[in-house]
Amino acid sequence: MMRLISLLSLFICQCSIAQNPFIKSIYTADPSAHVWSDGRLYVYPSHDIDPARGCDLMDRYHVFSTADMVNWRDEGEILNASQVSWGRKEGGFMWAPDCAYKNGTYYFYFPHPSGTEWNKTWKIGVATSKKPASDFTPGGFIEGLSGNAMIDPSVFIDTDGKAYFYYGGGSKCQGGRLKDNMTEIDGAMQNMEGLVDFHEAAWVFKRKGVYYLTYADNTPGQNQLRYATSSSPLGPWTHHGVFLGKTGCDTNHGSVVEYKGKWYMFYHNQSLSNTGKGNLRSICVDELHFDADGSIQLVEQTKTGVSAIITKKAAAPNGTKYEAESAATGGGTSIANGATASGGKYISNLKTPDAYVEFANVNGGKKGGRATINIQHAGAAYGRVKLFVNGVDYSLLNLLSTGNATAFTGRASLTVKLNAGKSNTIRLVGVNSDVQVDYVSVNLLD
Ligand code: FUB
Repeated sequence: MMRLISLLSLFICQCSIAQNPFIKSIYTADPSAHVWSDGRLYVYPSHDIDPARGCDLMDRYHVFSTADMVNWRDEGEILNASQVSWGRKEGGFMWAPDCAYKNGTYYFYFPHPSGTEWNKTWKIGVATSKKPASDFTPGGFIEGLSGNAMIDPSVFIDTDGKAYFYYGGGSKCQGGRLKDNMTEIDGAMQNMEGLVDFHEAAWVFKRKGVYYLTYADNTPGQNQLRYATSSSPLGPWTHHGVFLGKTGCDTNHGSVVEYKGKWYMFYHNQSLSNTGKGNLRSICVDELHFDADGSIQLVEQTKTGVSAIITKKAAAPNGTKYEAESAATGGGTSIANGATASGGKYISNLKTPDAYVEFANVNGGKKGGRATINIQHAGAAYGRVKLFVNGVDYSLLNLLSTGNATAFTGRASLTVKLNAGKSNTIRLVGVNSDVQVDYVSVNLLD
């Protein structure tokens, strides 16, 4: 009996750890985490576009959510630079965002330049939706803010319902009250006094009546996160020092949130891409602990991530499977036999940029809408594929090594839009890496 219990707990343990980074299929950074009234935790990050080119290719946002801190759902793309009418014509530069909820509406705040001279023309745009992670409509920007290097909006709603807006860059951090419409500043923005070595990434939360402001500093090469506290949401602030050290990445950006009785630290590092410069970052989460006097302990950055919160909800269904044998191939790609593949067949040689596999007649359901595409794959090394759905380029997906060319334990996922009915096509194109695909499955979200 004891042996059975310990085997069972080992099994639960192995299946209930998130692993950092917790989003692996695409590169993400600057995670802003919130818990909304549906009981899920949502992360609004920015999206580093592969191949790396500094931070200027970042042209869209995806949202991710979880109910247990381990199983994450890609909610899909919620905004693209091409939708921002006042944005710079060259696009890109969709940097660290945040989201807030008030009176039935979700407000998504994003920094984006309005001109070619990007660092002098920053605006803080606002998009709105009745849902937390879809159907956002871009509107205008918050009037009266400085365009010069002022980025990284964040919004804190106090326990009395009053909303506060923060942003900053270079060495300046400012905060102010938001009007009830959540899109205008009430009065003047003011400098956040008392911060030491402020660089960017302001984030405010409240615990036991104390306001905390966290931010990235200017530590050369690898910024660190510091924090300060106050008895008021607009300061003045008392600086306490570093609570998240170097992450191996030149930028640092994080958010702190309480969920189901634990405090969590969301941040990014570069451990997945392993690139020095160039910004292919990935979001991570670890537990955050406080001392009895309210001080934040130095966050332990782990590879194992956080444990699952046990929920009663059933696991997400596996979705509709589209097997290798039903696909069309070209450019040297072929259907091979393999005992480890589902149905005994898999797609091999998806290597070069002219190699492809296409799944036709993919069912988008009666209404169409958001659908998660899962690619079940194998590869001895870290590979990538380009995903096209109905001809739309959804960019590169990371197919992590499974340790062996025919160990089909890998799964890369991305949420895309499908049309109603069975007229959809999913096409995977090679990216100079050796990946094998067992099958593709589709989960309809809407
Ligand atoms: O991701 C683009 C920029 O890098 C963010 O706005 C900054 O906070 C830094 O993480």
